Amino acid sequence: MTSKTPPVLTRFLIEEQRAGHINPDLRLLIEVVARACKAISRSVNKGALGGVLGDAGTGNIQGEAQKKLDVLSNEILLDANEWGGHLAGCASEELDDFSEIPNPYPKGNYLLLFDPLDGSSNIDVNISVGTIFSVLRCPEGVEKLETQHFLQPGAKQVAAGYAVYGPSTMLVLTVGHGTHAFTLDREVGTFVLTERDIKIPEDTKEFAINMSNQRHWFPPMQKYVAELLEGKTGPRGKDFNMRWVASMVADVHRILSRGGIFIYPRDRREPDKPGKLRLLYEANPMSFIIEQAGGASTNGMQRIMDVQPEKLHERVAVFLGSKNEVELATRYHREAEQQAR
Ligand code: AHM
Ligand code: MG
Repeated sequence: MTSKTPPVLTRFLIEEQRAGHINPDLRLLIEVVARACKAISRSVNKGALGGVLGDAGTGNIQGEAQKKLDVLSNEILLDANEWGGHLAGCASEELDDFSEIPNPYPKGNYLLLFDPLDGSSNIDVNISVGTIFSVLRCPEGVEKLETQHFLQPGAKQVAAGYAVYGPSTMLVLTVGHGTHAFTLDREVGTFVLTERDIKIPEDTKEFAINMSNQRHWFPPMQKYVAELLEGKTGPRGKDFNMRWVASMVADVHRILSRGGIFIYPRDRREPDKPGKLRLLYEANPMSFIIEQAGGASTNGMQRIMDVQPEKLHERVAVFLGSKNEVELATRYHREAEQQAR
């Protein structure tokens, strides 16, 4: 007898394990992260009633003011993951340094990296926010965990996902065999598979960028967006629409659902800082999810998942989404670089 009801996350993961795509430790890790996301979802949903809105009165290592929910979400993820025996350590956008699994808990073979609550500017205004996570294997034979063990290119990820806390809470996941979406059934408390093997359209008429930074952009960025804005009568021969939620999870989720390009470029303000978004907590996991859905993701010059990280909190420019659009924007940047040589 085969069940006709859509699988819940637990069953989906057991089937992935039977198919040889994940092992029991990785299955446990993903289940634990999903459970933590449910707890975060509950706090986000309570909003003012839960006393969780507003500033925490602290800042993170990147000089950004932390919201109470940033701190709470970080604690929920750390607490949930320390005792299971599946992790060697965690790194978070909200922690100065990586966190080792404390004694007396057993240590496992995986590293978990996360942005506990992405979309900080939307936390207090009831707009979608989310959690982004990435899983790496801890290199073999490591006795003492060090920062360098986390500095692996995105291509080495064994799983990545995000939870988006929107009108419904959804979990989007890849273990390297397609990108799949689950919706939280709040009454039952389970994530139910609602879309298997998502595919992003290769072409699009929608772009997402913070246009208020336009004056700071470099020439290839100016050229690319100017052509989009020219619409039907311009070189692209079609009208484009613009959307910018200012929560990467929400913008990426829209792109997974109906296509589009998301861009956070580097700009002239701080030329040494390559963009705003973080390579290890945001760009790498989102790139894995997007590529597994048939999309593309670059830093304007090369595939993001091929970038060798040099720092835990490293930033990177991000161009991701519908394949043909990302390739065009990347081509403009490469051509500009070649001409400048
Ligand atoms: P955060 O992790 O501190 O929330 O910052 C990342 C967010 C992304 O979710 C979003 O795409 C971007 O920052 C929005 O930036 P801006 O405020 O420039 O619109
Ligand atoms: Mg973020």
